[in-house]
Amino acid sequence: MADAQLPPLGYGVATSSYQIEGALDVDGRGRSIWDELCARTGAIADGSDGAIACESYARFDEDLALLEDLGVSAYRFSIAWPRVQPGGDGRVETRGLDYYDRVVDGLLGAGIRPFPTLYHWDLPQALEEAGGWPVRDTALRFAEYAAVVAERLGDRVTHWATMNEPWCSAFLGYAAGVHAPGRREGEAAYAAAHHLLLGHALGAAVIRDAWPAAQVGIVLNMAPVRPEPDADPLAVDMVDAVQNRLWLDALADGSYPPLLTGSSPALTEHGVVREGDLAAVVGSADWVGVNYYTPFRVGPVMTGEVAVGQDAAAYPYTPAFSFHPRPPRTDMGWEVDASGLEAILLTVARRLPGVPLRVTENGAAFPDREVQADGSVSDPERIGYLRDHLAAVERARAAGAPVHDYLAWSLLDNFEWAEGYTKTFGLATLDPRTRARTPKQSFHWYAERARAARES
Ligand code: IFM
Repeated sequence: MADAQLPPLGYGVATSSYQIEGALDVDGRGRSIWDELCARTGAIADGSDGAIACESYARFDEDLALLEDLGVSAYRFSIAWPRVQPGGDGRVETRGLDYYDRVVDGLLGAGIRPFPTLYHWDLPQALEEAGGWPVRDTALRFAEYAAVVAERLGDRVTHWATMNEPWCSAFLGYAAGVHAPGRREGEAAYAAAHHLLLGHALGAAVIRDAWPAAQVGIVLNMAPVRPEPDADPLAVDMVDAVQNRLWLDALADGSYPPLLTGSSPALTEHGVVREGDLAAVVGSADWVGVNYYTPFRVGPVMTGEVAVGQDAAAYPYTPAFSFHPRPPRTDMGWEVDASGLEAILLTVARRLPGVPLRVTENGAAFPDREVQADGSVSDPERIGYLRDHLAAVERARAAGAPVHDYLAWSLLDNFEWAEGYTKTFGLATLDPRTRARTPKQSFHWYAERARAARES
Protein backbone atom coordinates (compact mmCIF):
# COMPACT_ATOMS: atom_id res chain seq x y z
CA MET A 1 0.00 0.00 0.00
CA ALA A 2 3.02 2.33 0.38
CA ASP A 3 2.85 5.48 -1.76
CA ALA A 4 6.28 6.80 -2.65
CA GLN A 5 4.78 9.97 -4.19
CA LEU A 6 3.02 11.20 -1.05
CA PRO A 7 3.89 14.88 -0.47
CA PRO A 8 4.73 16.18 3.03
CA LEU A 9 1.68 16.43 5.28
CA GLY A 10 -0.18 19.74 4.88
CA TYR A 11 -1.20 21.46 8.13
CA GLY A 12 -4.48 23.28 8.51
CA VAL A 13 -7.36 24.05 10.86
CA ALA A 14 -11.14 23.71 10.59
CA THR A 15 -14.31 25.52 11.69
CA SER A 16 -17.95 25.57 10.61
CA SER A 17 -20.46 28.31 9.82
CA TYR A 18 -23.03 27.97 12.61
CA GLN A 19 -20.32 27.39 15.21
CA ILE A 20 -18.39 30.60 14.53
CA GLU A 21 -20.24 33.11 12.34
CA GLY A 22 -22.99 34.61 14.50
CA ALA A 23 -24.94 37.29 12.53
CA LEU A 24 -27.92 34.99 12.12
CA ASP A 25 -30.25 37.77 11.02
CA VAL A 26 -27.81 39.59 8.78
CA ASP A 27 -27.74 39.93 4.98
CA GLY A 28 -30.94 37.99 4.38
CA ARG A 29 -29.89 34.70 6.00
CA GLY A 30 -32.82 32.31 6.39
CA ARG A 31 -33.54 30.23 9.47
CA SER A 32 -31.83 26.89 9.93
CA ILE A 33 -32.69 23.77 11.87
CA TRP A 34 -30.12 24.74 14.49
CA ASP A 35 -31.86 28.09 15.13
CA GLU A 36 -35.01 26.10 15.81
CA LEU A 37 -33.38 23.46 18.01
CA CYS A 38 -31.56 26.07 20.08
CA ALA A 39 -34.88 27.79 20.80
CA ARG A 40 -36.18 24.57 22.38
CA THR A 41 -35.93 24.53 26.16
CA GLY A 42 -33.37 22.03 27.40
CA ALA A 43 -31.93 21.20 23.99
CA ILE A 44 -28.60 22.99 24.56
CA ALA A 45 -26.63 22.41 27.76
CA ASP A 46 -26.21 26.11 28.63
CA GLY A 47 -29.34 27.36 26.85
CA SER A 48 -27.19 29.20 24.32
CA ASP A 49 -27.24 29.43 20.52
CA GLY A 50 -25.10 30.57 17.60
CA ALA A 51 -26.45 34.13 17.54
CA ILE A 52 -23.10 35.69 18.44
CA ALA A 53 -20.66 32.75 18.53
CA CYS A 54 -17.21 34.03 17.46
CA GLU A 55 -18.70 36.86 15.36
CA SER A 56 -16.65 35.56 12.46
CA TYR A 57 -19.14 36.93 9.95
CA ALA A 58 -18.05 40.40 11.03
CA ARG A 59 -14.51 39.51 12.09
CA PHE A 60 -13.18 37.31 9.33
CA ASP A 61 -10.16 39.61 9.06
CA GLU A 62 -9.23 38.72 12.64
CA ASP A 63 -9.58 35.02 11.87
CA LEU A 64 -7.44 35.47 8.78
CA ALA A 65 -4.75 37.18 10.85
CA LEU A 66 -4.78 34.19 13.22
CA LEU A 67 -4.49 31.79 10.28
CA GLU A 68 -1.52 33.74 8.96
CA ASP A 69 0.13 33.66 12.37
CA LEU A 70 -0.47 29.91 12.51
CA GLY A 71 1.20 29.53 9.14
CA VAL A 72 -1.21 26.85 7.98
CA SER A 73 -1.50 25.84 4.35
CA ALA A 74 -5.26 25.12 4.41
CA TYR A 75 -8.40 26.41 6.13
CA ARG A 76 -11.53 24.30 6.22
CA PHE A 77 -14.68 26.38 6.80
CA SER A 78 -18.28 25.71 5.89
CA ILE A 79 -20.80 27.59 3.83
CA ALA A 80 -24.15 28.24 5.47
CA TRP A 81 -26.84 27.00 3.10
CA PRO A 82 -29.44 29.41 4.61
CA ARG A 83 -27.19 32.38 3.77
CA VAL A 84 -27.09 31.34 0.11
CA GLN A 85 -30.64 30.05 -0.31
CA PRO A 86 -32.64 31.36 2.65
CA GLY A 87 -35.60 29.13 1.79
CA GLY A 88 -33.52 26.18 0.59
CA ASP A 89 -34.93 26.60 -2.90
CA GLY A 90 -34.25 28.58 -6.08
CA ARG A 91 -34.00 32.09 -4.62
CA VAL A 92 -30.35 33.02 -4.13
CA GLU A 93 -29.15 35.63 -1.62
CA THR A 94 -26.09 37.19 -3.22
CA ARG A 95 -25.03 38.96 -0.01
CA GLY A 96 -24.43 35.55 1.57
CA LEU A 97 -22.33 34.48 -1.40
CA ASP A 98 -20.44 37.78 -1.26
CA TYR A 99 -19.25 36.91 2.24
CA TYR A 100 -17.79 33.55 1.17
CA ASP A 101 -16.29 35.24 -1.87
CA ARG A 102 -14.37 37.54 0.49
CA VAL A 103 -13.32 34.59 2.64
CA VAL A 104 -11.95 32.72 -0.38
CA ASP A 105 -10.13 35.77 -1.72
CA GLY A 106 -8.70 36.60 1.70
CA LEU A 107 -7.37 33.07 2.11
CA LEU A 108 -5.87 32.92 -1.36
CA GLY A 109 -4.27 36.32 -0.83
CA ALA A 110 -2.58 34.90 2.26
CA GLY A 111 -1.41 31.78 0.45
CA ILE A 112 -3.89 29.54 2.31
CA ARG A 113 -5.91 26.93 0.40
CA PRO A 114 -9.68 27.41 0.95
CA PHE A 115 -11.36 24.15 1.83
CA PRO A 116 -15.11 24.81 1.90
CA THR A 117 -17.60 22.27 3.19
CA LEU A 118 -21.04 22.77 1.67
CA TYR A 119 -23.08 21.22 4.46
CA HIS A 120 -22.03 21.31 8.10
CA TRP A 121 -25.49 20.72 9.57
CA ASP A 122 -27.28 24.04 9.07
CA LEU A 123 -30.15 22.87 6.89
CA PRO A 124 -32.59 25.64 5.89
CA GLN A 125 -35.57 25.24 8.20
CA ALA A 126 -37.94 25.43 5.21
CA LEU A 127 -36.48 22.15 3.94
CA GLU A 128 -36.94 20.47 7.31
CA GLU A 129 -40.56 21.62 7.24
CA ALA A 130 -40.87 19.86 3.90
CA GLY A 131 -39.56 16.64 5.51
CA GLY A 132 -35.82 17.20 5.94
CA TRP A 133 -33.16 14.66 5.03
CA PRO A 134 -35.54 11.68 5.29
CA VAL A 135 -37.18 12.91 2.08
CA ARG A 136 -35.50 12.54 -1.29
CA ASP A 137 -36.22 16.07 -2.42
CA THR A 138 -33.67 17.43 0.08
CA ALA A 139 -30.88 15.63 -1.78
CA LEU A 140 -32.04 17.20 -5.05
CA ARG A 141 -32.20 20.64 -3.45
CA PHE A 142 -28.67 20.11 -2.11
CA ALA A 143 -27.38 19.51 -5.64
CA GLU A 144 -28.98 22.79 -6.80
CA TYR A 145 -27.38 24.64 -3.90
CA ALA A 146 -24.00 23.05 -4.70
CA ALA A 147 -24.32 24.28 -8.29
CA VAL A 148 -25.04 27.84 -7.12
CA VAL A 149 -22.00 27.92 -4.83
CA ALA A 150 -19.73 26.24 -7.37
CA GLU A 151 -20.71 28.77 -10.03
CA ARG A 152 -19.64 31.60 -7.74
CA LEU A 153 -16.48 30.13 -6.18
CA GLY A 154 -15.36 27.35 -8.51
CA ASP A 155 -12.89 29.54 -10.42
CA ARG A 156 -10.81 29.75 -7.22
CA VAL A 157 -11.74 26.72 -5.09
CA THR A 158 -10.16 23.43 -6.11
CA HIS A 159 -10.99 21.24 -3.10
CA TRP A 160 -14.58 20.88 -1.94
CA ALA A 161 -16.26 18.79 0.72
CA THR A 162 -19.95 18.09 0.27
CA MET A 163 -21.22 16.76 3.62
CA ASN A 164 -19.68 16.96 7.06
CA GLU A 165 -20.23 13.85 9.19
CA PRO A 166 -23.47 12.64 7.64
CA TRP A 167 -23.65 10.06 10.46
CA CYS A 168 -24.28 12.94 12.88
CA SER A 169 -26.90 14.58 10.66
CA ALA A 170 -28.74 11.30 10.20
CA PHE A 171 -28.38 9.49 13.49
CA LEU A 172 -27.86 12.26 16.08
CA GLY A 173 -30.41 14.43 14.27
CA TYR A 174 -33.15 11.94 13.41
CA ALA A 175 -32.62 8.93 15.74
CA ALA A 176 -31.11 10.16 19.01
CA GLY A 177 -32.64 13.62 18.60
CA VAL A 178 -29.77 15.36 20.38
CA HIS A 179 -28.82 17.35 17.28
CA ALA A 180 -31.09 19.33 14.99
CA PRO A 181 -33.81 18.75 14.01
CA GLY A 182 -34.21 16.80 17.26
CA ARG A 183 -36.34 13.93 15.96
CA ARG A 184 -36.28 10.43 17.43
CA GLU A 185 -37.30 8.21 14.54
CA GLY A 186 -34.91 5.36 13.81
CA GLU A 187 -36.29 4.62 10.35
CA ALA A 188 -36.13 8.27 9.33
CA ALA A 189 -32.45 8.23 10.29
CA TYR A 190 -31.69 5.47 7.78
CA ALA A 191 -33.60 7.29 5.07
CA ALA A 192 -31.68 10.46 5.95
CA ALA A 193 -28.36 8.59 5.72
CA HIS A 194 -29.23 7.42 2.22
CA HIS A 195 -30.31 10.88 1.08
CA LEU A 196 -27.18 12.49 2.53
CA LEU A 197 -25.06 10.07 0.48
CA LEU A 198 -27.21 10.68 -2.57
CA GLY A 199 -26.97 14.44 -2.06
CA HIS A 200 -23.21 14.11 -1.83
CA ALA A 201 -23.06 12.15 -5.10
CA LEU A 202 -25.38 14.53 -6.96
CA GLY A 203 -23.64 17.60 -5.58
CA ALA A 204 -20.20 16.24 -6.46
CA ALA A 205 -21.37 15.53 -10.00
CA VAL A 206 -22.67 19.06 -10.60
CA ILE A 207 -19.48 20.61 -9.27
CA ARG A 208 -17.36 18.40 -11.53
CA ASP A 209 -19.60 19.17 -14.50
CA ALA A 210 -18.97 22.86 -13.99
CA TRP A 211 -15.28 22.55 -12.99
CA PRO A 212 -13.78 19.31 -14.30
CA ALA A 213 -10.56 19.77 -12.32
CA ALA A 214 -12.38 20.13 -8.98
CA GLN A 215 -11.58 17.57 -6.30
CA VAL A 216 -14.80 16.82 -4.44
CA GLY A 217 -14.79 14.76 -1.27
CA ILE A 218 -16.98 13.80 1.66
CA VAL A 219 -16.10 14.07 5.35
CA LEU A 220 -16.95 11.08 7.56
CA ASN A 221 -16.62 10.66 11.31
CA MET A 222 -15.35 7.18 11.79
CA ALA A 223 -13.62 5.27 14.53
CA PRO A 224 -12.44 1.78 15.29
CA VAL A 225 -15.09 -0.04 17.33
CA ARG A 226 -13.55 -2.03 20.17
CA PRO A 227 -15.38 -4.69 22.16
CA GLU A 228 -15.15 -4.63 25.93
CA PRO A 229 -15.16 -7.98 27.75
CA ASP A 230 -18.74 -9.35 27.79
CA ALA A 231 -19.79 -7.14 24.90
CA ASP A 232 -22.67 -8.43 22.80
CA PRO A 233 -20.99 -9.21 19.43
CA LEU A 234 -24.13 -8.12 17.59
CA ALA A 235 -24.06 -4.72 19.28
CA VAL A 236 -20.38 -4.30 18.37
CA ASP A 237 -21.06 -5.27 14.78
CA MET A 238 -24.08 -2.93 14.50
CA VAL A 239 -22.18 0.06 15.88
CA ASP A 240 -19.38 -0.56 13.38
CA ALA A 241 -21.89 -1.00 10.56
CA VAL A 242 -23.78 2.24 11.33
CA GLN A 243 -20.70 4.31 12.12
CA ASN A 244 -18.24 3.10 9.51
CA ARG A 245 -19.35 0.47 7.01
CA LEU A 246 -22.60 2.10 5.92
CA TRP A 247 -20.60 4.97 4.36
CA LEU A 248 -17.53 3.06 3.26
CA ASP A 249 -19.42 0.19 1.63
CA ALA A 250 -21.64 2.60 -0.31
CA LEU A 251 -18.64 4.57 -1.58
CA ALA A 252 -16.47 1.52 -2.25
CA ASP A 253 -18.87 -0.86 -3.96
CA GLY A 254 -22.31 0.68 -3.98
CA SER A 255 -23.84 -1.51 -1.30
CA TYR A 256 -25.09 -1.22 2.26
CA PRO A 257 -23.98 -3.67 4.96
CA PRO A 258 -26.31 -6.69 4.94
CA LEU A 259 -26.62 -6.30 8.72
CA LEU A 260 -28.30 -2.93 8.13
CA THR A 261 -30.41 -3.85 5.13
CA GLY A 262 -31.55 -6.84 7.20
CA SER A 263 -32.78 -4.61 10.00
CA SER A 264 -33.94 -1.34 8.45
CA PRO A 265 -36.92 -1.33 6.09
CA ALA A 266 -35.86 2.16 4.96
CA LEU A 267 -32.91 0.63 3.15
CA THR A 268 -34.92 -2.11 1.47
CA GLU A 269 -38.55 -0.98 1.24
CA HIS A 270 -40.55 2.25 1.03
CA GLY A 271 -38.79 3.19 -2.23
CA VAL A 272 -36.07 5.13 -0.43
CA VAL A 273 -33.15 3.50 -2.23
CA ARG A 274 -34.00 3.74 -5.92
CA GLU A 275 -32.39 2.10 -8.86
CA GLY A 276 -29.24 3.95 -9.85
CA ASP A 277 -28.77 5.70 -6.48
CA LEU A 278 -25.97 3.52 -5.22
CA ALA A 279 -24.38 3.42 -8.66
CA ALA A 280 -24.14 7.20 -8.37
CA VAL A 281 -22.59 6.98 -4.91
CA VAL A 282 -19.93 4.37 -5.68
CA GLY A 283 -16.68 6.08 -6.57
CA SER A 284 -18.23 9.54 -6.09
CA ALA A 285 -15.57 10.81 -3.68
CA ASP A 286 -12.34 12.14 -5.20
CA TRP A 287 -11.00 12.18 -1.66
CA VAL A 288 -12.30 11.22 1.77
CA GLY A 289 -12.01 13.26 4.94
CA VAL A 290 -11.71 11.42 8.23
CA ASN A 291 -12.82 13.18 11.40
CA TYR A 292 -11.43 11.29 14.36
CA TYR A 293 -11.63 12.02 18.07
CA THR A 294 -11.87 8.74 19.98
CA PRO A 295 -12.25 5.00 19.53
CA PHE A 296 -15.68 3.56 20.36
CA ARG A 297 -15.53 0.97 23.10
CA VAL A 298 -18.74 -1.04 23.16
CA GLY A 299 -19.76 -3.07 26.18
CA PRO A 300 -22.77 -4.17 28.20
CA VAL A 301 -25.24 -1.62 29.53
CA MET A 302 -23.84 0.21 32.52
CA THR A 303 -25.04 2.98 34.70
CA GLY A 304 -22.83 5.97 35.32
CA GLU A 305 -20.65 7.84 32.94
CA VAL A 306 -21.31 7.51 29.23
CA ALA A 307 -19.36 9.73 26.87
CA VAL A 308 -21.09 12.90 25.72
CA GLY A 309 -22.89 12.58 22.41
CA GLN A 310 -22.37 8.84 22.22
CA ASP A 311 -25.99 8.07 22.79
CA ALA A 312 -26.93 4.43 22.21
CA ALA A 313 -30.23 5.68 20.71
CA ALA A 314 -28.15 6.81 17.73
CA TYR A 315 -27.78 3.17 16.65
CA PRO A 316 -31.31 1.95 15.86
CA TYR A 317 -31.99 -1.81 16.01
CA THR A 318 -28.83 -2.39 18.04
CA PRO A 319 -29.14 -4.64 21.10
CA ALA A 320 -28.81 -2.66 24.35
CA PHE A 321 -25.23 -1.55 24.99
CA SER A 322 -23.19 1.26 26.52
CA PHE A 323 -20.06 3.07 25.51
CA HIS A 324 -17.23 2.45 27.96
CA PRO A 325 -14.68 5.21 27.31
CA ARG A 326 -11.53 4.46 29.27
CA PRO A 327 -9.35 7.10 30.86
CA PRO A 328 -7.69 9.37 30.01
CA ARG A 329 -10.71 11.27 28.72
CA THR A 330 -11.26 14.75 27.36
CA ASP A 331 -13.80 17.20 28.73
CA MET A 332 -16.34 15.59 26.35
CA GLY A 333 -15.84 12.28 28.16
CA TRP A 334 -14.13 10.92 25.06
CA GLU A 335 -11.31 8.41 25.53
CA VAL A 336 -7.93 9.67 24.31
CA ASP A 337 -6.26 7.06 22.12
CA ALA A 338 -4.22 8.11 19.12
CA SER A 339 -3.78 4.52 17.94
CA GLY A 340 -7.44 4.66 16.88
CA LEU A 341 -6.61 7.33 14.31
CA GLU A 342 -3.86 5.23 12.77
CA ALA A 343 -6.19 2.21 12.72
CA ILE A 344 -9.13 3.98 11.08
CA LEU A 345 -6.93 5.64 8.44
CA LEU A 346 -5.55 2.24 7.48
CA THR A 347 -9.05 0.76 7.38
CA VAL A 348 -10.28 3.49 5.04
CA ALA A 349 -7.15 3.25 2.87
CA ARG A 350 -7.70 -0.50 2.42
CA ARG A 351 -11.41 -0.09 1.69
CA LEU A 352 -10.92 2.76 -0.83
CA PRO A 353 -7.58 2.00 -2.45
CA GLY A 354 -6.05 4.93 -4.30
CA VAL A 355 -8.44 7.51 -2.83
CA PRO A 356 -6.53 10.42 -1.23
CA LEU A 357 -7.35 10.88 2.46
CA ARG A 358 -7.32 13.88 4.75
CA VAL A 359 -7.76 14.15 8.49
CA THR A 360 -10.35 16.90 8.25
CA GLU A 361 -10.88 17.20 12.02
CA ASN A 362 -9.00 16.05 15.08
CA GLY A 363 -8.68 17.77 18.42
CA ALA A 364 -9.80 17.80 22.01
CA ALA A 365 -11.93 19.78 24.44
CA PHE A 366 -10.25 20.65 27.70
CA PRO A 367 -11.38 23.34 30.17
CA ASP A 368 -8.58 25.75 29.39
CA ARG A 369 -9.84 29.17 28.41
CA GLU A 370 -8.31 31.12 31.27
CA VAL A 371 -6.01 33.92 30.12
CA GLN A 372 -3.13 34.42 32.58
CA ALA A 373 -1.87 37.85 33.65
CA ASP A 374 0.93 37.57 31.08
CA GLY A 375 -1.62 36.97 28.31
CA SER A 376 -0.88 33.26 27.90
CA VAL A 377 -3.35 30.38 27.97
CA SER A 378 -1.89 27.11 29.18
CA ASP A 379 -3.27 23.96 27.51
CA PRO A 380 -0.64 21.22 27.83
CA GLU A 381 -3.20 18.43 27.43
CA ARG A 382 -4.22 19.72 24.00
CA ILE A 383 -0.57 19.89 22.92
CA GLY A 384 -0.09 16.28 24.04
CA TYR A 385 -3.23 15.20 22.22
CA LEU A 386 -2.20 16.89 18.97
CA ARG A 387 1.37 15.62 19.17
CA ASP A 388 0.27 12.00 19.68
CA HIS A 389 -2.34 12.13 16.92
CA LEU A 390 0.07 13.73 14.45
CA ALA A 391 2.50 10.90 15.20
CA ALA A 392 -0.32 8.44 14.51
CA VAL A 393 -0.95 10.11 11.14
CA GLU A 394 2.73 9.79 10.25
CA ARG A 395 2.65 6.10 11.19
CA ALA A 396 -0.42 5.57 9.00
CA ARG A 397 1.31 7.37 6.11
CA ALA A 398 4.42 5.24 6.55
CA ALA A 399 2.20 2.15 6.43
CA GLY A 400 0.73 3.33 3.12
CA ALA A 401 -2.38 5.39 3.95
CA PRO A 402 -2.34 8.32 1.47
CA VAL A 403 -3.08 11.07 4.00
CA HIS A 404 -2.43 14.47 2.43
CA ASP A 405 -3.53 16.97 5.07
CA TYR A 406 -4.20 17.23 8.77
CA LEU A 407 -6.71 19.87 9.89
CA ALA A 408 -6.96 20.46 13.60
CA TRP A 409 -10.32 21.13 15.19
CA SER A 410 -10.56 23.99 15.82
CA LEU A 411 -9.13 27.43 15.12
CA LEU A 412 -11.27 28.96 17.89
CA ASP A 413 -13.32 27.99 20.91
CA ASN A 414 -16.82 27.97 19.46
CA PHE A 415 -20.43 26.82 19.77
CA GLU A 416 -20.20 23.09 20.48
CA TRP A 417 -23.73 22.12 19.38
CA ALA A 418 -25.78 20.48 22.14
CA GLU A 419 -23.01 21.37 24.61
CA GLY A 420 -23.32 25.09 23.85
CA TYR A 421 -20.22 27.02 24.92
CA THR A 422 -19.38 24.61 27.76
CA LYS A 423 -16.72 22.68 25.80
CA THR A 424 -13.71 24.32 24.23
CA PHE A 425 -11.73 22.80 21.35
CA GLY A 426 -9.94 25.94 20.14
CA LEU A 427 -6.28 26.66 19.54
CA ALA A 428 -7.35 30.20 20.41
CA THR A 429 -9.85 31.34 23.01
CA LEU A 430 -12.23 34.28 23.01
CA ASP A 431 -13.02 36.96 25.49
CA PRO A 432 -16.70 36.27 26.25
CA ARG A 433 -17.46 39.99 26.28
CA THR A 434 -15.33 41.52 23.54
CA ARG A 435 -14.74 38.41 21.40
CA ALA A 436 -11.05 39.33 21.27
CA ARG A 437 -9.03 36.27 20.24
CA THR A 438 -6.12 34.99 22.35
CA PRO A 439 -3.90 32.20 21.06
CA LYS A 440 -3.36 29.34 23.53
CA GLN A 441 0.02 27.65 23.97
CA SER A 442 -1.18 24.89 21.63
CA PHE A 443 -1.57 27.57 18.93
CA HIS A 444 2.11 28.49 19.19
CA TRP A 445 3.11 24.83 19.31
CA TYR A 446 1.03 24.04 16.23
CA ALA A 447 2.43 27.08 14.40
CA GLU A 448 5.94 25.72 14.91
CA ARG A 449 4.93 22.32 13.58
CA ALA A 450 3.22 23.90 10.57
CA ARG A 451 6.27 26.04 9.85
CA ALA A 452 8.64 23.08 10.12
CA ALA A 453 6.39 21.06 7.78
CA ARG A 454 6.36 23.85 5.21
CA GLU A 455 10.12 24.15 5.29
CA SER A 456 10.73 20.40 5.07
O1 IFM B 1 -17.59 20.60 16.87
C1 IFM B 1 -17.73 19.39 16.20
C2 IFM B 1 -17.75 19.60 14.70
O2 IFM B 1 -18.74 20.48 14.31
C3 IFM B 1 -17.99 18.28 14.00
N1 IFM B 1 -17.08 17.28 14.45
C4 IFM B 1 -16.90 17.11 15.86
C5 IFM B 1 -16.60 18.44 16.52
C6 IFM B 1 -16.41 18.25 18.04
O3 IFM B 1 -17.54 17.67 18.60
